[in-house]
Amino acid sequence: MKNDLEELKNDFLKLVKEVGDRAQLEELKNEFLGRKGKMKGLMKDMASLANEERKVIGAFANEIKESIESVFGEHEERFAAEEESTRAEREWVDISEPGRFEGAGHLHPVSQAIGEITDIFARVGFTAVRAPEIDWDYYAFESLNLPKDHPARDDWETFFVDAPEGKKGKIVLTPHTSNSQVRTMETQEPPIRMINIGRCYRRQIDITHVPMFHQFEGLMIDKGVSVTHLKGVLDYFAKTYFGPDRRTRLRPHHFRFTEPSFEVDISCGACGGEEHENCRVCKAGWLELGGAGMVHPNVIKAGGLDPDVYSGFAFGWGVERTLMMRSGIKIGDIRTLYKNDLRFVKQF
Ligand code: FA5
Repeated sequence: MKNDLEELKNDFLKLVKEVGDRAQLEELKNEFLGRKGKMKGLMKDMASLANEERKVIGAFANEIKESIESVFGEHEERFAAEEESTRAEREWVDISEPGRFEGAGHLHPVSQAIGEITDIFARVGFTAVRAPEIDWDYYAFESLNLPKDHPARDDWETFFVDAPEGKKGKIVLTPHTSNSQVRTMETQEPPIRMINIGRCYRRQIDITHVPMFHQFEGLMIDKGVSVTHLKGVLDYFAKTYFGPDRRTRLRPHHFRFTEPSFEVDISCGACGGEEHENCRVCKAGWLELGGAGMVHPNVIKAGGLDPDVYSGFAFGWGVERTLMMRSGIKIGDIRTLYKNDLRFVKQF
């Protein structure tokens, strides 16, 4: 049996020299020392030996096993060292080489416009507020002098949420940012100067409408606020955002939550408002920006304030439309803004 063990060791020593990599080495070890390996096979025969002899052979078998293991260990170290040196060569990095610039993105043009508009109003003391984009019917309509079932509500083509009604009515995706008017009056003391820029939703889609768009809502409430203040703020915004030669005008209009109400126009940037006969951008030298007016007494009351003491103005315009009216920007279809086409977005 001793001879068998010697032979086993010699076989291993011979074969281990032919091994080419770590996997083969592992395989060879298994073949000799594994659970079903050659050594185990020999050990089974030991059971038939007498006690004394079994002890001697057992000790010898252990020696053989240890020497096989130590040779195995040497080879394993050799392979590990070889692998390490090829890996170091393969993964070598020249840390002195200049870095490669991975093109950075930038804000979407609508987000850029939101940032600019917020800054422009901040400079004249309008603080940014946020109102919910999913809100109670009460804040979106009822508190704005638009009672339930009033036909004027149809203009807002609203998405209603299929949820139980609460004390403040149904839940709606806000069709305009005017829900911030009463919400702000409820939480702030006059004088109030706020600007709320948020997402709005309407069941509309064509070249001038998208179902999700942004509005910015301005509200000023104080003692003695008049249309002159409104006109001054609108002119300031138009000149700062569009350019010093642009003018605004107020046209009479009707909103239930402002009285008087106006549609705000800005002089056309393409023809300067003068040679509009052939202008393809404007109607008679003017472009429509959005709505505005003096806050209706009922709305001031809904905000918990006394309309005999306080007055104010409000305006609400579309961010996308405002952006599209900037000189030098030609976006024929509002939907282009939301197509996620990098060729378009990268131009801003
Ligand atoms: C309103 O929403 C009023 N809340 C504005 C207001 C506020 C008036 C405060 C008085 C006082 P209107 O429905 O006209 O008004 O919308 C205002 C602007 O939102 C429009 O001029 C347009 O620029 C933009 N807008 C409306 N619907 C869409 C749409 N589907 N897609 C893109 N922009 C839109």
